[in-house]
Amino acid sequence: MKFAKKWGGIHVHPFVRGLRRYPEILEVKKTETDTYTFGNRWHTDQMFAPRPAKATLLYAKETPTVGGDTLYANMYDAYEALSPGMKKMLEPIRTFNVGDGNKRSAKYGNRENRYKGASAKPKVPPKGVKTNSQHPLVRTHPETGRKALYIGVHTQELVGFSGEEGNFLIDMLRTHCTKEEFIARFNWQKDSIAIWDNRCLQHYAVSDYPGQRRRMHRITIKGDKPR
Ligand SMILES: O=C(O)CCC(=O)C(=O)O
Ligand SMILES: [Fe+2]
Repeated sequence: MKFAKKWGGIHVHPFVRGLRRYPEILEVKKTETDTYTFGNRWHTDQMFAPRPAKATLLYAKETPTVGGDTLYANMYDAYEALSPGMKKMLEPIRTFNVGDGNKRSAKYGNRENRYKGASAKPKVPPKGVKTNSQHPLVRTHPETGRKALYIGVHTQELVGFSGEEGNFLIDMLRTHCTKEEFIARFNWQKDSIAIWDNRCLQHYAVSDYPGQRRRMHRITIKGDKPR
């Protein structure tokens, strides 16, 4: 927690419960019998929030003997690889992004199922916590000034486009963003720490260690409104 605070204020997840003694720390745990893998979709953390976490810090407490890597896709590279025509078209677009208990529940199963087997237990979002937000599809990183594609599993619609058009573009961009060329793979050892920048990456927890345990401690750092 001391190390995490060097990067900014700690962002507490609006509806995933943290550890009893340290509510700022969320435990991402998969046991030998669990089948659900937390984070097993390309996403950027808490994109449904008006001010999504800028960074996520993960600390490996228990790792499987093989597997359980995390993949990272570079959204600067994904943006820069687009043609000038596509960049121009995407530039003004805004996305509509939703958290749990919204549309995704219909598509991906209900909340209880989604968190089953993870010690990351859902809690009801406190009153006044917004769980859907519009963001720019192309965002400018506030520190580097570079442009990055900003899209993830939370992205449901493109504002001002029909569902059909939005789905077409979202699917195209999802495929584009996760090309091998943009991906790095982190192989965890016990006591590894990774910290990543949610403003220019998507990440994906690989679910390839059935019957084994994996347990991580996670802290997220407060971020700004994407621009
Ligand atoms: O467990 C992992 O490798 C990553 C899970 C995840 O998406 C997260 O902690 O934000
Ligand atoms: Fe994540």
